[in-house]
Amino acid sequence: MLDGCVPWPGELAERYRAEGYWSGRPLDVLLSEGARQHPSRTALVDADGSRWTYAELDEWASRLAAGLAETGLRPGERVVVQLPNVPEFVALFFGFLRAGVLPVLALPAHRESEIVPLCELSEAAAYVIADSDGAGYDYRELARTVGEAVPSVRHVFVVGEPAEFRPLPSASPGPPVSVDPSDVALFLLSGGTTGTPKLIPRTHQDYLYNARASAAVSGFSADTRYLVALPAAHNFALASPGLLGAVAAGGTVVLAPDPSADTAFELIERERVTVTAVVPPVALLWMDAAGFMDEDLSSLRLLQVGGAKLSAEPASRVRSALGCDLQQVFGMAEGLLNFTRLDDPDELKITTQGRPLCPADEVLVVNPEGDPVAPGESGELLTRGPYTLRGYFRAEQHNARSFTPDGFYRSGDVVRVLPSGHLVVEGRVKDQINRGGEKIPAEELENHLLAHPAVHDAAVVGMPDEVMGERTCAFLVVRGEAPTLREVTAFLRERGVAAYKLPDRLEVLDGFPLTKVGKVSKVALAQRIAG
Ligand code: OOB
Repeated sequence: MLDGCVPWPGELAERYRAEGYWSGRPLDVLLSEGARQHPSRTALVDADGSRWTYAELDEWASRLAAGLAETGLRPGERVVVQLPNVPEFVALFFGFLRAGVLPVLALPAHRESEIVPLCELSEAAAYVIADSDGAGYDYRELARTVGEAVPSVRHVFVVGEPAEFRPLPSASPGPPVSVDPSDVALFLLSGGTTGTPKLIPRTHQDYLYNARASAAVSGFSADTRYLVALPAAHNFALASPGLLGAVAAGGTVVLAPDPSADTAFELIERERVTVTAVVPPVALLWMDAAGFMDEDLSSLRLLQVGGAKLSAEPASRVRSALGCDLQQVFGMAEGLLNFTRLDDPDELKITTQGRPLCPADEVLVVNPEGDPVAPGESGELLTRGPYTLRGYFRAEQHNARSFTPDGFYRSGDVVRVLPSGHLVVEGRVKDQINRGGEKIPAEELENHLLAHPAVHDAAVVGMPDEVMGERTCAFLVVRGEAPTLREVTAFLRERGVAAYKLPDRLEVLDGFPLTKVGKVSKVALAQRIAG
């Protein structure tokens, strides 16, 4: 296994193979088998209506793989990929798998302060961007910074106008590179709780299981037309079941450039979309918009909602507002996925966040001392299983804290388990803000704030919000004159912090409330701002 990754212990690996969760196949079989079995079916449709059959997508991926190899990228090398929902993302994803090159999937919203450390940590050999995000942001500017800051980055590939960089490489397909299915296929980003980014290695066979089993539990079939409304690089839209699940089922992937009701509804009508996945704030917007927009949404059968908690009230309105079924998905890039089942009673679909995908998923709910709570009580969710990581990439110290000695991942989520096995998410113990599904590691933002000359101390907490679930409040203790929110956000932008991580509110205090042991009491701060 790739250096810096933690393998599953032999005994468990044996079990996952014996029970059939690990098939010993590379992830790329999703496309190569589809192309063999139904070459002329439509695999991919972009926002402009361009279409690719399975055979065409397969051919495109092979040419990209050959191009990557010709450029000198070797199996096992890492490439940071930061693309919006364009067809190149899909072709390139499979191209990487075929070349044995490991994509590190960054989000389009990331900026210098995320991308540079990511390229450093992964020792990226290349960086893939689009020329712009369609809203005026030029990623080539970012690529120039990365090029200067990270010597390992040998190439920048651009979808669109390359300027001084390279277009995506393409060459005649050669013999396929053989990959070990138990080795890493790609890296996902963790939502994070610390000051530095964390990379999640996902192996071929664990991610293949992830995509196939998710597709099965979501009823995906050849008739599935899946709208990628969230960023394709996010685990939910990528493989839970997401676009890989749609490909696994022989269905069609439809790409939306953004999740607005305007864009999504038009595509749902035009492509007769059957299923899509969104975060709760988007679900709320769509339910409102459906009342006054007149696109035909009758093709939509299933709305998957996850990334943050969907409250029972809006959950109960999905069917009447959008005319489709609701599936709650409580997942994490680290692995474990929970789904409400399509044949669950409405009560469970509305009030729970689902139950584990796999019979081999192990779920423990523990108290702060680490002891299991009584059945039905709430506590922190610990988990291990055939598609849950055993360690972050090159993060030994952090791994010692994030995993129990017997390999359970400490999710930081507070849940309660019902007799049916369904989980109800009740909160979290991790130092992270979940702003409508977008994760903000408090410590990371605090570090940026502390770099401001007028900031003596900083503490970042979530404040409850009707639409976003939470927004971000930065508490500051200042020296001299207090900066305004506008000044602080300008300062953070200047440092290359992604827009979604910027604080929504600033509160200046003379000093922070402390806990009994003298730490800053975030509980007290959160209570204060909630009040
Ligand atoms: C998904 O993945 P990440 O890695 O962006 O975030 C994971 C965290 C979870 O630990 C939990 O704190 C929160 O997001 N979360 C939810 C939730 N789904 C995720 N909290 C409450 N209710 C839910 N339904 O967010 C993700 C990955 C795959 C599928 C779906 C979501």
